[in-house]
Amino acid sequence: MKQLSALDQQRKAYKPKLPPALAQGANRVTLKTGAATEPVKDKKAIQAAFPNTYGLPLIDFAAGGASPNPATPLKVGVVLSGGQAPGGHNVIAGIFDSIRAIHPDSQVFGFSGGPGGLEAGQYDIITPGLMDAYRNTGGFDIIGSGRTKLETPEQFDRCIEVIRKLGLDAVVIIGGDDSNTNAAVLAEYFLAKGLKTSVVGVPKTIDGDLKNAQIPTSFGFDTAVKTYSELIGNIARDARSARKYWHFIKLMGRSASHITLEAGLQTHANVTLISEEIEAKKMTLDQVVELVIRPIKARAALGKNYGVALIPEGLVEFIPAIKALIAEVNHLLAEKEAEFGQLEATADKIATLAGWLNAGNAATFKALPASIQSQLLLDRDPHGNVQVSLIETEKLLSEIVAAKLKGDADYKAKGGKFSPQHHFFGYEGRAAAPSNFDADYCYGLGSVAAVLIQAGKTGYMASIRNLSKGPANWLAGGIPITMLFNMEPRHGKLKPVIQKALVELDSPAFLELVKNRDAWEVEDAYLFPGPIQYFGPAEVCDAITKTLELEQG
Ligand code: FBP
Repeated sequence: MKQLSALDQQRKAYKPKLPPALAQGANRVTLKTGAATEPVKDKKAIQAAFPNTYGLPLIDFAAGGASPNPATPLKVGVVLSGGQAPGGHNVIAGIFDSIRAIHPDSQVFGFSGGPGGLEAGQYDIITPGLMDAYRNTGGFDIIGSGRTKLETPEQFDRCIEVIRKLGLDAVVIIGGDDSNTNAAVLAEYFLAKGLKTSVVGVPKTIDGDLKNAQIPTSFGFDTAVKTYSELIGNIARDARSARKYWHFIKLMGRSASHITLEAGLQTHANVTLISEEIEAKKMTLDQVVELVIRPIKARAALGKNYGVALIPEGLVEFIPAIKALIAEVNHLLAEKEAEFGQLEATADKIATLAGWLNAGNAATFKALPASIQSQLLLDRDPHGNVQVSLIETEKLLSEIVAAKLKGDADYKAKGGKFSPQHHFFGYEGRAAAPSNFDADYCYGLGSVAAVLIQAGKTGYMASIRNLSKGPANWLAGGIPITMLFNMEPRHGKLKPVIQKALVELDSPAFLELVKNRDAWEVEDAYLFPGPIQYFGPAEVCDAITKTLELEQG
């Protein structure tokens, strides 16, 4: 028999808390329909693209009501899409338990390896035993995840074939902004083709950039950032003990800096760079380096040749000159794919690309260290984005810092010594065992999705609000996905997509960082959050993120 760790054994027994609207069971919920909705921008273009699902109303749930159990069992397909986020298994558990409460013979079909599994008709039927083995665990390994983008009518038609064959009442897409964009497109396509199968989305991503008034946070952010903050706290303690290293820590978050901001607030690191601020201030790479050198010198003057700097993964794409360079590189690599593909040696690729770039971008490219030049050439993801997790921004910054400090007589005279260590925290947190918050939130989101399915709703995303007030006060419902849309360029064309929620520079969380960062730069004001606790006092085990606390009060 498969062995379980002591924690996994205890967590199997954890019963996630549900929002009050769902407490009487998924078949005892009343749906209250609110006002019609509008997208965030570009109303006309989005209405034209979504004639069947544009403007759907908000839905709020209330406890009670006697929805009759359906005569036939429900059949629901689930897809885990994109990067892992703690709590995904509990979303499936919420769907599983709720549809079986609605009809005991209902079934969940777990499509393997992400959206590609739906297209290829590869699935596992989730049995009670399989489900129990994964309750309250991290990762997406129950069925696996993937990043295949469903975007062509041919792909949609293959999905329809699979859905018809299995007789699915609904497909739940558990994913980030791109995957939920796809969910809305699928919902619209199905309606246009006369298919009754619902498509419901669930907001997932550790990056925290799928949020709005109705979605206070995406699931997984809480656990991932608590995991990174534990490690950062440990490193700060080590730095303060050894007194000889500056730690450059890159943190995941493909575009938005929510993770870095939250980790900065949880640990009071000496430097917390926020990409959105750097872009808004149109900073050059040299100016960004200055943000790190200033505290290094100030601390050296106090005899502290150590510290911790947090760097968001997406930083390079927010430095305007590098952003322009990446955009041209993306374009050139797509346009001259065949020609470029024939080059073998990295040095040839770098030289050839430098020759193709316009003068401004060529100058930026040539000023970068060779290691970063070659990382900019690595394969793009399926959405055509540069894979920022592969770019060693932490090393780029520390190399430039070291070069500048080498010639700084004043720094040396004050006893300055610079010895960097580099870290990248990303995968360490994406599959961590979900915190109580994520375990509850995800189970609740799965249950909400099941209620929306039973009510025949399509093109909706499951939503739980009022998250800072504890599960006993959580509010549940559904939000039309088109309400999150705007038009953005994709592969040279304007497309309707969910607007990414970046860090806002007037947000309470960012302002809290600004209020404190001068002090945190020079003082050793470190906090040591320690590991996520699952058992014990509520103020430790059920703590929410600082971002949520500051945003929601
Ligand atoms: P999602 O947007 O799919 O949730 O994934 C986010 C993320 O974890 C980013 O933080 C990171 O840049 C990226 O995935 C890494 O992708 P991969 O798993 O393909 O290496």
